[in-house]
Amino acid sequence: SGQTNPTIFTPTTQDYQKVYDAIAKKLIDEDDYDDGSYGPVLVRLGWHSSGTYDKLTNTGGSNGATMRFAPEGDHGANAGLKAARDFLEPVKKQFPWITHSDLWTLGATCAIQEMGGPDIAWRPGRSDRDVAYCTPDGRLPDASKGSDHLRGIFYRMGFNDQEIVALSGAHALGRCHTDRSGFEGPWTFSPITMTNDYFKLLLDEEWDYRNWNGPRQFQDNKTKTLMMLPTDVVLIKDEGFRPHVDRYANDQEEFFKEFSDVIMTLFELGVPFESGKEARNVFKRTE
Ligand code: DDH
Repeated sequence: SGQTNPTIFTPTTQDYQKVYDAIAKKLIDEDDYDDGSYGPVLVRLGWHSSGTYDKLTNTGGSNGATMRFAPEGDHGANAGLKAARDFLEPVKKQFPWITHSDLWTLGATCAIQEMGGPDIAWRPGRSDRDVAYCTPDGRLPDASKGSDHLRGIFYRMGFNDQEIVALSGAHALGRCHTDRSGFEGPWTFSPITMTNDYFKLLLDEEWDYRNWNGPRQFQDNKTKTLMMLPTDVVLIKDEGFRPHVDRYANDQEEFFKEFSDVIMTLFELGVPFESGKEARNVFKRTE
């Protein structure tokens, strides 16, 4: 319909919805992974492909999908993300017209919605780039550091304190793996459902250093099954971050609204869209 040149296929919103549906179906079918879903690791892939953005040089960001190449794929921060890239590869084969860089952010968007998170507006327009566009190591946050480091990393992307806290709420999802980051365990009791529990637990539990041979991390005093990274605990200690933790712990709707806005922005950093904001679309979720 409306195609004048048979060799050029211009995908519509309906075509991207088909990609969304294929990812959602795979998430349901392939539940034999980690806590029962590839969802969290897909979110992490979308984040790590976008979080390399540097506003001063306008380099990095989700445009390019340069994590496909060894220098960037091998960065310590990206350990384990091959699982997410491999999960999406059959979807790329099924819809060869989509770029890897659009697919990775669409995959994260789909995972958040399918795990009960807020609607996230998304638009296409990313193109894949070659190995020369790989970003230098060290652009993603180091979990062992403090608030100066957190601000340095996220201000470089153009975010403020409120946005840092909202984005960190993604740790409601998933877990740490000793063979990936060296840290171990989940942040919440429901790691494949998006909630504001990360903030509630940060405030309500007592967090002690875990006594173990691994890197310095916190564990909850009550069940000793949950974890927090040093960078997570910074959010309740720092007076610029703390008010937002309080707000999000008290009101899941407020958290969802602000998380939705900021993750949409994250996934669009550095992308030279030809379309305007009206091209943003919210995908229909699986019932
Ligand atoms: Fe994270 N994250 N993240 N994170 N992250 C890890 C896992 C997951 C930091 C460190 C780690 C964000 C911010 C930060 C997710 C989403 C997001 C792990 C464990 C470490 C370490 C990896 C492993 O061992 O498998 C640090 C530090 C920060 C920070 O300083 C703010 C943000 C902004 C997001 C986001 O999505 C917006 C998700 C999801 C996971 C779980 C992955 C999984 O496989 O499960």
